[in-house]
Order: sequence, then C-alpha cells, then structure tokens
Amino acid sequence: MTRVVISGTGLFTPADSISNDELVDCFNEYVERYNREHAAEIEAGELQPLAPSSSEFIFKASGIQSRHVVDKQGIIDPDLMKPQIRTRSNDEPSLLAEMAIDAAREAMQRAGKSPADVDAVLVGCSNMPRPYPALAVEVQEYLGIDGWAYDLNVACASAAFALQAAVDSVRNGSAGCVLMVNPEICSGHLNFRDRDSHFIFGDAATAAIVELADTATSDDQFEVVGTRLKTKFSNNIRNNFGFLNRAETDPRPENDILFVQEGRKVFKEVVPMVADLLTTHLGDLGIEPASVRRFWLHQANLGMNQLISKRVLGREPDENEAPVILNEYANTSSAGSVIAFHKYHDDLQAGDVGVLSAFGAGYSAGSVVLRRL
Ligand code: CO8
Repeated sequence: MTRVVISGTGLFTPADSISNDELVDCFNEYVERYNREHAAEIEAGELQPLAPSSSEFIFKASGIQSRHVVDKQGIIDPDLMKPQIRTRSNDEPSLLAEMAIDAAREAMQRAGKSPADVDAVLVGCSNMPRPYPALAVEVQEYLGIDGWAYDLNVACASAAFALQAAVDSVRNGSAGCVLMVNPEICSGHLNFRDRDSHFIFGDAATAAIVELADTATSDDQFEVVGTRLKTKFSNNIRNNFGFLNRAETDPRPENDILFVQEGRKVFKEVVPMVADLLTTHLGDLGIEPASVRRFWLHQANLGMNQLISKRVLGREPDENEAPVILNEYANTSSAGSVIAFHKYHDDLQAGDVGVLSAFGAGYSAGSVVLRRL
C-alpha cells in the first residue's frame, strides 16, 4: 500500500489567556447583578436565584486552569461576556483564516514544504466563519496554493476525520501533499452566562502536512499506520445555530444557538465508545495496546482522558503516555489532539507507536495510529 506520513505540524496560540479565577470573578459579578435585579421575584418564589461558579469546581471537574482566547476583554466584561471581534470587509482575511494560515505556515516550514508543493487544503473544525465560500478555499487563496480545498465539520473529532480524508486523498492519488488545518474560535459559540459550561472552551489553531512518504524530507516524520472513524447520533452535545434560524416560525432564544450539552451523559457514553474504537483498531492492526508509547487524545476533560487510556491500557496512564494540554488551553475542539501531538512527540524514537484520537459531538470519534520513522 502507498505509504503516507505526517511530516510537520503547526500551532497558533492566541496571546490572550483567562485564568479560572478571572472567568469566575466575571461570572459571579453577573450572578450578583442578576439576583439583585430580580430580588423581588426571587423573594416571592417566582424565580430561582442564579448560583455562583467556582474555580475549585472547574479544576476538579475538568482539569482546566486557563484558556487562550482571541479576545479576553469582551469575555470578562460582565456587561458583554462574549469576545468582541472586529467586523471585517470581504477584502480582508477572516480571523479564522488568519489563525489557520499562521498554524499552516509553521506546519509547512517544519515539513520543508512551500505552497507550491501543496496540492490540497482541508479545513476540519467545529465553527466556520460563514456558510460560503469555504474557509479552506480562503486559506488556499491567501497561502497561494494551487489545487483544491474543502471544509468538513465533525465537531471536536474534525481533525481525525480530516486526517483520514487527507490520507485517503494521498493514497488514491488525488493529491500528493495535503495541508490539514483546524482553526477554532470556540469562545464565539460559548455561552459565558451558563454556569455548567462557561469554563469549557478556548481558542487555537493547528495544522499538519500529510504527504507521500516518497516525497517527505523532514526529520520529523510519522507514518500513518491506520485510521478508523465512528459516528453515532446523539443530541447530548448540540448547537442549533444555522442558516434556517431566520426562517423558523418560533424564534430560538440565544442560548439555543450556542453550545449546549449534557456533560455527564457525554462523559458516560463517549468514554466506552472511544475506548472500544481504539482497542479494536489497535487489535486489527496487530498492535498490543501496552506497546503504544503515547496517546494524543482530544482535550475536553482530564477524567475522561484518564478513563479512556485506562480502559485501553488496562492500567492508569502516566502524563508521559497521555499528555495533557487542556490545563492551559481548555477544550479547543478539533485542535486539542493535534496540540497534544505537536507539543509531545519529539522524544519518541524510530519505531515507536502513538495514537491520535479525537472525539466529540455527533457523537463522533476517530483513531489515527502513527509510527515514528
Ligand atoms: N461551579 C460550581 N459548581 C458547579 C458549576 C460551576 N461552574 N457547574 C456545575 N456545578 C455543580 C452542579 O450544579 C452540580 O451540583 P449538584 O451535585 O449539587 O447537583 C455539580 O456541580 C456537578 O455537576 P455536573 O454533574 O454537571 O458536573 P460534572 O462532574 O459532570 O462535570 C463537566 C461537568 C466538566 C462538563 C463534565 O461532565 C464533562 O467534561 N463532560 C464531558 C464533556 C465533553 O467532553 N464534551 C464534549 C464537548 S466538545 C464538542 O464536541 C463540541 C464541539 C463544539 C465546540 C465549539 C463550541 C463552543
């Protein structure tokens, strides 16, 4: 079979960062104001008071300590509680395109590729800037890449799906070298007034070069041993934002067109789905789970990752086996597992096997088994 490698990755991290304490201070200020303004209804038993958030809960429930975002000031302003993003003209690159291009340049540089070497661009992410033209085509244009490009959205699992699409394209000959990018501004679709989820997400962009092993020249190559994807419909992570909102007979409240989840159910249902996917995929490839040197897992919840690795390995993983970046980045949706790979692969030796796995809304999950060359 045609051998395909990942020959370079890139990461864009926004300069702004919000600690749990800063986020909670703003949330609790909003709660105090709300309860004060509705004191009479609350006193009369007509309205439930809002409960405060806490940094201790956030860290204990998720492992998150801070998150990078594209605009801190807007998010921690109790009057706004959302990022403020300058409206751009059609002649300027969109903010998501800029982030994607930054990560893409690093990936190309690490892979030793110029735009002329790239045949295709795949953007895999949760939140697109608009329905059309495709973000991938915009990224292609600004980077000066000839060929074709398209977007795909499979929520937090998008990177695994885009990697499989890239590998398949290289294998079937429709491209020799693919740029795969995952720009995420999760803060745009996060309800910072929702106590259950206001702490979950951050912003970042990642990129990877996927190409024929025969053309790869970088010192940093991972052969793609296999990819496998799995989906199963669930409403437990949902966002009803869409092009039909303006035509719907009953207008939706704002919180329905933002991120909504049943976090406990997601935890319980996605852990076995992903553990089963990884175990059977490794088994079918003839790879002993105990021999896997590293799991670059989607970064949503520390407990979830520990449990998935434990089910696959049959014991607790250490930090070296399943590295954590969600403490600093929170959940960056499709970018999370690629950030973990980008930051934690240099120490692997030739022949070492690792698994990149992304999972999320859909439900959707992907496994990409890699061997260091
Ligand atoms: N502060 C203090 N207490 C709180 C808070 C808070 N902020 N929030 C909840 N509590 C309380 C609750 O009221 C509850 O109290 P009680 O026990 O008295 O009823 C208690 O804490 C426990 O609440 P939960 O059961 O909700 O808490 P959990 O331990 O389950 O933790 C988590 C909540 C962290 C959300 C956890 O369930 C989790 O991480 N689950 C997995 C979630 C996940 O992986 N989701 C994937 C989403 S990603 C995706 O695919 C979407 C893509 C779109 C991305 C872009 C959108 C922005």
